[in-house]
Amino acid sequence: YISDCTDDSRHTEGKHSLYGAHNFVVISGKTELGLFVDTPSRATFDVGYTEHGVMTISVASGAFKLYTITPSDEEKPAESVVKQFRRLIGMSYIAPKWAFGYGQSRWGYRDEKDIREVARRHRENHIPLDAIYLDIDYMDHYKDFTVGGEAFPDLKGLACEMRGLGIHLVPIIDAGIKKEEGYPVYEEGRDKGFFCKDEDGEDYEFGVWPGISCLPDVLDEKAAEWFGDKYRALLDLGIDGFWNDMNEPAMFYSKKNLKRVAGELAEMSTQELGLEGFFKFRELATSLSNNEEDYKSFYHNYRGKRYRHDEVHNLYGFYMTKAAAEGIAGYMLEQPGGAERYRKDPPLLFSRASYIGLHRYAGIWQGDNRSWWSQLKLSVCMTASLNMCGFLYTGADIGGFGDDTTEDLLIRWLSFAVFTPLMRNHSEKWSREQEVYRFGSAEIMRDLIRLRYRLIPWLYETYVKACREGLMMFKPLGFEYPRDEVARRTEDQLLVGDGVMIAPVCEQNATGRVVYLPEPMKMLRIRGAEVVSEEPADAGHRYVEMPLGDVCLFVKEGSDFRLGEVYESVAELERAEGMAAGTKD
Ligand code: MIG
Repeated sequence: YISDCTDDSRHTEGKHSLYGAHNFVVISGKTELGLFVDTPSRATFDVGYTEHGVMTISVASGAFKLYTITPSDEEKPAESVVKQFRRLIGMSYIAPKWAFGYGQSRWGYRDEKDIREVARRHRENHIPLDAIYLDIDYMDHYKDFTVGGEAFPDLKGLACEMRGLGIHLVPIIDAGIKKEEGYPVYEEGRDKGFFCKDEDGEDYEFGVWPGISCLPDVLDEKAAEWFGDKYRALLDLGIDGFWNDMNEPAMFYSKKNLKRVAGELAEMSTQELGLEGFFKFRELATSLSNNEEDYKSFYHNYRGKRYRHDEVHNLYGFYMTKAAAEGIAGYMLEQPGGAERYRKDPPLLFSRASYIGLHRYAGIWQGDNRSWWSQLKLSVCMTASLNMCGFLYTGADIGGFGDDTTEDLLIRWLSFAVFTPLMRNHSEKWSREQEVYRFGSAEIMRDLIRLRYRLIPWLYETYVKACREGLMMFKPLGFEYPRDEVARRTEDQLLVGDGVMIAPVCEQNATGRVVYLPEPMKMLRIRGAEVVSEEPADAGHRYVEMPLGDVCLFVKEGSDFRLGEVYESVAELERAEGMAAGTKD
């Protein structure tokens, strides 16, 4: 595993790096130990790859701190290591309750009309919905903190109209700032010297969505404050949620490399290409993006000292999101109700790239995945491992971001995602549209989303408790039953909070699955958002039928698990809770 924040949407098994850099491992076996390698650039974890049974960690920059954590509780060593680590890295950001509602997103909603249609079709079909995400098309030519002219003539009005329907709009913010005369964000950044610099101290320019762009140097305190304050423009329009993208940082190309590669390709095009030549030709074009040499060509200013980007690469997303969180907090504290309102109803913020510690400021989503069954399974495992690092507000793009989803995959994905804090259906432009109302089995999907709303009171309570007390909301079985060899090896079942076990189906055409129970539990079968059966289940393996749409839950004795009512938005749920509290008084 190479810890190196990377924008790569094909997470095949052969890949070594993903969007986040979380250098924390728990070793459990003959010895029980936690290791945290705090280093700002690349770290490589060779886990029995070169030599079976030997783990080697190497860091690229040479600058690192190694923390070793030994368990303080022999009963649950892994969990105790995680608890200590979490104490070390600080408390997790707490997302607002509405962010536990269902979210619909797609890279491809072009204008206000598209957004209104998404809202209307959910409400008409009584599919609960709390958020619609705005992808880059809401901006004017992909320029951060602008709103696109004709397509989005009145974002403030739209946000207000949506709020009337109980729906929050959540716009995306990208790392790169378009280089364009007359675009105030660019001009300010340039004039104040807030962009990353090249070797000669000139603003470093690279290509990304908006064309040639500059990178805000968020490692620099003043630049970070400036960038964070820019979120005000959208907060002023009634926006209360953001997702930070492309902050690995992702770069399509550098000017220098583009020229060189274009030249080489042109030259090769006149030659007869053999095997090597052809592969080189193909490789050249893809080598333009997120290129290692480019990452060595620009500089940051951190506390008055110059750092070459590759030396601090893994910190970029962290500092961008910290800047955003602090800018947003500053804004909120100035509003009527100030600190109290901010604590009660903080804006939603999550990022793509991350480093240990980002969890104090925001959540993360699991990046560009694909409509593959293996990626559903991956998300199950990843959700637990992210919890080890304090990333409690997380979730994957439901249905898969890239490639065409299938109805059964979407149903199974929703069946798992009813439990993840971020429950967002998101897909890319070129893929099949995957809003649930487009499918023949929309009703099954709607009922899963309804189930989600019935789960929210318990889920949110479990989540907030885990944030405050530094617990894992999702735990691998081995953390709870460390002496049970089968439990230790079970990766596709998770414990949620205190005393609930889930066992998602992650395989196409399966009509059920084998579930392992480390101890006797009560099995609840939920269908159509209702509990249809409840029966005691013994410890050990059993095959459980799970037709599409059925969610089976395993509840331990004494668990605080409960189901609430169905609502179509969290605002509705909170009104009902408020009324219930009022009656009690
Ligand atoms: O290069 O904004 O991960 O969620 O839809 C792609 C367009 C840029 C990557 C994000 C994805 C988003 C997409 N973005």
